[in-house]
This record gives sequence, structure tokens and C-alpha cells, in this order.
Amino acid sequence: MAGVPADRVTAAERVEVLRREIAHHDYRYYALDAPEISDAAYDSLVRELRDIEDVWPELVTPDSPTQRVGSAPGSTFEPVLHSQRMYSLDNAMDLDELDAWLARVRDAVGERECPFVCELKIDGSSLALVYADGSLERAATRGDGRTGEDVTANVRTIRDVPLRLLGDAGAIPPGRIEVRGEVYMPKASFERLNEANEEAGFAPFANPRNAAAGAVRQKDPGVTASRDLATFLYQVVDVRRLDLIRQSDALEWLRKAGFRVNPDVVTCATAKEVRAYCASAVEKRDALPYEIDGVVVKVDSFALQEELGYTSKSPRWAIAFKFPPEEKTTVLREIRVQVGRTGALTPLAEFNPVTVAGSTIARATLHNEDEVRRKDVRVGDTIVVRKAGDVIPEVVGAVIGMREPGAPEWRMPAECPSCGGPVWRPEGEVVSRCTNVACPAQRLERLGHWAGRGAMDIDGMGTEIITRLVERDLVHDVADFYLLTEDTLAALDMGRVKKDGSPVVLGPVMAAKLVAAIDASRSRPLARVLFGLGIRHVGSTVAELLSAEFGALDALMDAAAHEPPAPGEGGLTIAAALAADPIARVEGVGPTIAASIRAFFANADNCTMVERLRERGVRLAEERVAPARPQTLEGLTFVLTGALEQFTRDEAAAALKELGAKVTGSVSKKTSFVVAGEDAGSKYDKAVALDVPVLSEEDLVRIVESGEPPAAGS
Ligand code: 3B9
Repeated sequence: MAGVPADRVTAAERVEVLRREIAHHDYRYYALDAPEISDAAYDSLVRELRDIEDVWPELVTPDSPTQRVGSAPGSTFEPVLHSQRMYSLDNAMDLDELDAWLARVRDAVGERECPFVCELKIDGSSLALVYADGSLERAATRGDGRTGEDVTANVRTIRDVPLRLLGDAGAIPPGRIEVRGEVYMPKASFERLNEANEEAGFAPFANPRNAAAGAVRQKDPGVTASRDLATFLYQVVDVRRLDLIRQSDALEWLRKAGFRVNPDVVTCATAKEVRAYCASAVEKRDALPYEIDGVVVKVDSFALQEELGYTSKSPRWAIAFKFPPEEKTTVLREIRVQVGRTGALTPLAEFNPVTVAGSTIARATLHNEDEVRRKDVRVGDTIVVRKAGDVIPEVVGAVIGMREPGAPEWRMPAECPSCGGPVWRPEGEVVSRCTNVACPAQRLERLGHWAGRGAMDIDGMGTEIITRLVERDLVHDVADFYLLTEDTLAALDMGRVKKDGSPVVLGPVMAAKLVAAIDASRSRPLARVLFGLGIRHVGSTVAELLSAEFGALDALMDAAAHEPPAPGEGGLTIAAALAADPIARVEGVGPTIAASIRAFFANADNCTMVERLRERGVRLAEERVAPARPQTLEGLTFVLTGALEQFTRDEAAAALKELGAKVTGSVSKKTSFVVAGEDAGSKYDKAVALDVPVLSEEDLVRIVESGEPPAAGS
């Protein structure tokens, strides 16, 4: 964990960065149900924020994530160990795979009769409900199948979930009964929610499944209640105790007990009937008020289920027949050409917006010129679109019969749409490139890439500001970011005018934030610098590999300066040449990437840019890893207070931590020592009050130099 900054400005900056980052992960976790970092990593961010706020209470704001009740996603809901594993389903992606599964079941059951139950596969989120003596006791999410989250308070608000089971006294045995099913959001409610989200300036949910999952994991059950969720139940866990012998009976029991069970369930005696059901479900899909993404086929008899058994992930007696991806037609308005940071020209289809698989799409990449030809799509065509893997928009092709007569075939422009420079497509390659190194689109892309997430992450440095900076000749390459001052930025003309005709400028508040963000980027890890440079083929993974191998940009540039021997020369084998190249021999790098790195540093402009980055304070090496010192202060907790002369507080904390000590922000009974510098304040008083020994700066220097722990009470 990073130490708590010793000065208020640094602390305020760090708090801002942490809050923004936490908000981003909250959104990924709660809204999109697609976390990018582990719960542990998230907890660590919140902990760091809390530590800083403990030391700097004046920085606490009501909207800080620490001010929410139960803020960490991992800790908001209690974990629930499922009484029985929640299995997932194996998929059949088409009718052939379905037939193969039916044949396997047939082989296993032989001559015996084997009816199937076919159910719709609701595009929702799985739920387990436990009833104790007939009353809803607990509701849990699926989680990883073994452990879910306790969402009882939220699920209680879902109107179709019975709080008490129905039925004659005899039908509901005493003790616990567990049932499972899907919670989902009807299509109409999903669309309404997304419209409201967009109006309020929030990003829409990608699909009803995420919306439903997000709604059951709200912190405030009132929000869940307002989300119009519904359920369909399909499994009874305790079938034996209820004397149920087949799935169709279990569904009947669920209905009688008061649960909603999907009405489109059919028992099929033969494989042929199963196929017919799957075909009819595809037809029905659009007319249903909720999204479905397939059909679940189950062997009806529990005895046969038991015989067929389970793989490590799913029952062998059930399969999910997945629908082919939904396709829609729309009109291709334009094929726009985008210029990438390496000059690559990418055609982009812009079409009339259509809703596909639950969300609205309006553009899709066409990848390259050959791809446009192969699909033969032309501007004005009626085209077929879908979502690949149900996520990425894709143009399938054109409806040729509907083409306007005389519509011309699409061609890659001969001039760059950004700079008018010549476009070049090397023999044997599919990618066309703008060859003008000064192409402004490329420059904008390169600058944006440097400032972007994953690279130097200069918060607030977006496309619009970069465009203005380039227009005003303030930034030519990435090193120029580091010369920008608050004054220059505050006066930056944003290209718009106010009502009174005066120009809109960036202003001092944003300027200060940007300068702080630029400054923070000076100390990014080497891997991010390498990635940020935008060397062809050096993505973030390769950048990590290079950083781990070379540790400093200079070392990599040295290696790049030496042309490796070519295979063939002096009888050198390919393997030997590879081994002799310090870049290419790095696991995961290889000769193509090595050549690209050499080409980058062979360009004198790129080298002078690196020199300017260095002069302007950008760190171009990994921090030296100090040899580990014996952990003589293990188990001791220090608090630093007041101003020290020989160290900053961060340095002092780092030196203590190197010896195994814990350094915290506030004094408590658990504190072993307080180090008091000049003008120590309330923490000193608290140490005295709690009888915590107080050390001077001299004591601290002695401890750090000798590595000896202080005598208690010295
Ligand atoms: C006894 C529908 C879904 C679904 C099962 C489904 C997702 C999963 C499943 C449920 N929609 N049905 N069904 N309509 N999205 C098939 C995985 N599981 C069971 O029904 C089930 C029943 C079991 C196990 C699973 O008995 C066990 C045997 C050995 C160990 C543990 C349990």
C-alpha cells in the first residue's frame, strides 16, 4: 500500500484519483456486472482512500465512497455457501450439436423410454431461494456456483417471489426447502430504464441480464423495488424429501407452491419433438415480453438423470440449445475511414440505429478494404447486422436484391481523409496506410494513446483538449505535454463562444487539474511508457515483458542500437540468430516485434523525443528494487507525525516498511511507537494519553541505519 502523503496537496490529489478510480470500478461492478479488478484490489483502493482520509479528515466529502454504508462490492453482501453446487449448462451452438447430445443420451439409456422437458432459457441472472418452515429465509446469487451473495433484502422486494409458500399443510414439509431459477427484467422495462439512464447522462446497460443482475445487487432495496424485476423458477433442490420423481413434477410442485414457472414448458417424448420445440422457440423469440437466449433440454426422469451424472461443470442430462445470433436489417448510410495512430486506415460502417440482442447499435468496423469487397456492401445498401458473440456489432452482408441500381462498389480513398496525404497498401498486406508522418489524425491518435488509460493515464486529457492543443501549436509530440503550464492551459481557446461573443476557455480549475494529472503521469511504470510510445506491435503485454527484461528505456534503446546478426551470415541458424538478439530472445517478443522496436529507435526524431521526455521529468526506468533488509521491525506499528528534517514522511514510512514495520495514520492502543517531528500535534497528545512510546527523529535515523528495533519505552 502506498504511504499516506505527508502534504495536503499531494493527499488531495491522491484522494481525487482514488475516488475517480473507485467510481469507475463501482460502475463496472454494479452497473455492468463486469468487474475489471479483483475484490481484493478494489478493497485495497478503498483502504488507501480511508487511510488518507483518516490522516486528512478535512478532505472527506459526503460523496466520497468511504461515506457510503458498506461500500466495497466484495463486502456489501454476505457470502452464502450453496447447500448444493449451482451447476452451469453445457451449450449446443446449433442443431447438429443438439443432435449429438440427444444421441449420447440415447446411447446411455438404451431401449428405455426417455422423455425430455424443454424450457426456455431466460436471459436473466440465477437465484437460489431458501424457505424455512415455508417462509422465505434467504435469497442468494449464483456467484461462482459454490458461493453466492446474500441478496435477501433485495429479492424480498420482487413482487412475484412468494414470502410464504402456498399449499396444504401436508404439501409443505417442515424444515428448509431450496428452489432456484432466473430473475429477469422484461424487455419493455429494460428499454425504459436505459432511456432514463441515458437522459440522466449514465451509460446504458449492455443487456437485460446485466440490468437484472445489477438490480438485485443494489445497496438500497428501494432501488431494486423500483426496477420491475420478475422471476421464473425451474429447479427444486430437495426433490427426494418432496417425493418428486421427475423434472415435470418439480415444475408442477413449484407452480402449486406459488412460484412463477414459465408457461412455455413442454414434455417431449422423442428427439424429433425436442428439435421441433427448439425451432418453434426461435420463431417465438421476438414476440415474448422478455429476452431468451436459447432452450434448456433436460432428461425428465430424476432416476435417469442420476445415471447420466455430471461433468465437473454441468449435468450430462441437460443441454442449452443456444439460438443463432439475432440479425437485423438496416440501411448503410456511410462508410467512414478512420486513421489510426500508425496511419492504418480502417473503414467503419455507419448505419441507421437498430436494436439487436437487447441493445442499440449504429456502427461496426469493416476492418479493411478486402473485407468490404468480400461482403460487397455499398453505401445506401440494406445490410444485415448482428452482434458477434452477442457483444461486438458486425456487418454480415448486403441484401443484394434491394440494392439501388448503379450503386458504386466501395474503394479505399487514394488520399488520407485527414491530411490528404498519399495512401499506400504494401504488396501482400491487407491494411492501407497514410504515409504522411505529419498526418494530424495520426498525431492526435498518438497523443490520445499516450494520455489514455493503460498508457500514461492523464486524466482529463481527452480528444477535444488534445485537438485544441494541436491546433494552437502547443503540442506536437507527447513530450510537449510536460511543458504545459496552468496559465497556458487556463487560457486555452476551446473553439466556442459564449452568448456575449467572448471565447470559451478551459479555465483555471480544469487547468490546475490537468497540470496535476500530467505531473502524476511522470512517474508511471516503465511498461506504460513503452506502451504509450505507440511502437507498432508493442501492446501492453509486450510492454510488460520488455519492462521486466530491460528495466530501463536506455537499456532497451542500447539493445535496439545493435543490429543483431542475420541468420545465414557465417552459417548462423535461425535459432542462433534469435538467441543472439537481446530483444527478440525475450519470451513472448520475437523477431517481428524486435524489428519494429529497432525501426522506432532508428528514427532520430523518436530518440530526441525520448530525450525531451527525460529532461521534462518523465521516469523512464523502473524504480530500483532495493535488496531486502532483514525484517527486524515485523509486528511493530509506527505512526509518523510532525515535520522531519532528514526525510519526507513518505520516505520515513518507506524506510520503516522496508524493515517490516507497519505504518499507519492514526494513533491507537495498537500503535507501538509514534515518531514525532517538529510541531507534532494531536497525534503526539494522543500517544501520551495512550502511553504509546514517542521517538525523536534521531531515534528514527538510528533505527533506519542500524535496522535495530527501538527498546520499548525509549
Ligand atoms: C439436481 C433453465 C436455466 C436451467 C440446471 C438453467 C440453468 C441451469 C439449470 C439446474 N434455465 N434451466 N437449469 N430453464 N438458465 C440444469 C443446471 N440444476 C438442476 O436442475 C440440478 C438438479 C442436481 C443437480 C442439478 O442434483 C445433484 C446431484 C449431484 C450433486 C449435486 C446435485
